Amino acid sequence: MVAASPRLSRRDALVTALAGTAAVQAPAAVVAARATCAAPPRFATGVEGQRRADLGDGRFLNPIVSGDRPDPTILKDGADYYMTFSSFQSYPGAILWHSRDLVNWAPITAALTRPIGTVWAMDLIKHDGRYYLYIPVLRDDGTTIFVTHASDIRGPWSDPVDLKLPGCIDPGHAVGEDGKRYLFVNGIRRVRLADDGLSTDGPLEHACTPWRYPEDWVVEMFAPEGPKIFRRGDWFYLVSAVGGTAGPPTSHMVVAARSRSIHGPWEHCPHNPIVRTRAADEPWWSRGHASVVEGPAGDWWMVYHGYENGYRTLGRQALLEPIEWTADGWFRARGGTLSAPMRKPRGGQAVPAGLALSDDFSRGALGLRWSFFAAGPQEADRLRHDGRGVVMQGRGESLPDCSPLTCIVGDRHYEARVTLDVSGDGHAGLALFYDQRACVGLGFSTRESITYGYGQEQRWMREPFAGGRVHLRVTYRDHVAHFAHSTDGVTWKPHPWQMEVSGLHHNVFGGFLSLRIALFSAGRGEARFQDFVYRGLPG
Ligand code: 6LW
Repeated sequence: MVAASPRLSRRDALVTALAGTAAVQAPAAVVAARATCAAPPRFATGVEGQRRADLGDGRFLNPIVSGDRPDPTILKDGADYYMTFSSFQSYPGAILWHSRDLVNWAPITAALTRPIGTVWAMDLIKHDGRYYLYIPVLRDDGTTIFVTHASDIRGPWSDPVDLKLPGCIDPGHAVGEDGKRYLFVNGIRRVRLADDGLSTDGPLEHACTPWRYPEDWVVEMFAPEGPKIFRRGDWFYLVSAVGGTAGPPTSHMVVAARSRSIHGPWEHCPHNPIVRTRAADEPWWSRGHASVVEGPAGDWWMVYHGYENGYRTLGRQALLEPIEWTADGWFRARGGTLSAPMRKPRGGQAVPAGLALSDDFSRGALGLRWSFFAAGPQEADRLRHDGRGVVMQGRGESLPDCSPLTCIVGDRHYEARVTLDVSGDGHAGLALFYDQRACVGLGFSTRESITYGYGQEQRWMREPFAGGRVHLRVTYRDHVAHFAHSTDGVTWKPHPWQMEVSGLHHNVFGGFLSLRIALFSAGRGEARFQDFVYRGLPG
């Protein structure tokens, strides 16, 4: 029996044990782990104690971008790489990230500021010197796909245009050998685009019959989606996802097909799935939805997403895995279960990575770190900056219906605090927010404290409050939210209810979201927030 070490799954441990005898080179992850005597790898920390992928010794440990970063779409633009992720009901959305080594990433701008619906898996491309973002959205009347474009990746981005593709999600742009532009979508289907890429130029048609896994595999559902096309040599490669993006840990998969023509016929890779979580003891669950990209030195990599074992509340995080081309023109994943550090891509240079979440709100709130949940068209008008923090007008009646300002967190354990002044006939505070049904928090009106649990106010927990400035703190450790408040920022009064919130995730509530930190202002008043301070906690 081959025992798994704390961070190496049984599968990797078995590969290690066999690697001594087998001709096949063990996956890069296993080689790296063996080189470090399989010591359980520790995350490196960067800004504010946030975990960081770059270990500083030529290796990296996934995730490359921690927190809710699903459905990564990546663009190689010379020596630069750009990537964005599904942003759902959060606006500003479609945050664009930049790297020059595939490991160190920093956010640079938001491509979407005006709500157009719930944003799902996008495709970021460059064609004839112009950048395009194809954006599937879910609306009350179904799905369609928008397109926005820019001459500079940092913007301004054009007003999104509806391509009027009902029932389509997960666009993947491709240019055929005929020079014509196509958009592949879930199914796997495709539609030809006009030469400017801003409208369709033909019918939606069948493109590729997806690869089927054995009927007895434990997955979420078939759901063929996420088609991404790239060319290498004489081949078009079509990478897509099957198995469903959540549900059981063994659901999602990365599968590949290839053709000598954009028009097919497509042949499936003989060793599909390229990537699949095979056991619940692996560190990353439901791995899938890949984009393949050439590294700075010409080697090849995949970016895709996965849920961290035991931390579904963080959402689907961005993962990087090396691939290796085989003599027969296919490719294999070389990262094992991603349980161990791997050598960074050769070449490239590290840009300052990450994003400090602490905010004195002096440079405006909305944008790279804060976004409104379920934002209305004029949501940004609720905020004003008066040089002493940010003032947020109340909305709705309570935490669930007030479109809170949220920020994505990527640490397993963290602490956040903020200073609050409430005025008028409303209440405001600090919360952990998945969606309207799944949120917890602590708020204050000018007269009393207000507690949210199980997605609603727990009225029986109201406590009198003398009014005035109040400091709020939430410490998140082992999925328990410890709230506290202080009137002087020195002496803290712990909230009597320590809330266990590990269940606030997609498998319970749907929506594909994550548990975020939220600042909220509800009712007919306003709240000034100052000095938001975040730090990741070890463990
Ligand atoms: C994404 C699609 C999916 O567009 O979820 O479950 C959507 N599959 O690939 C949102 O992440």
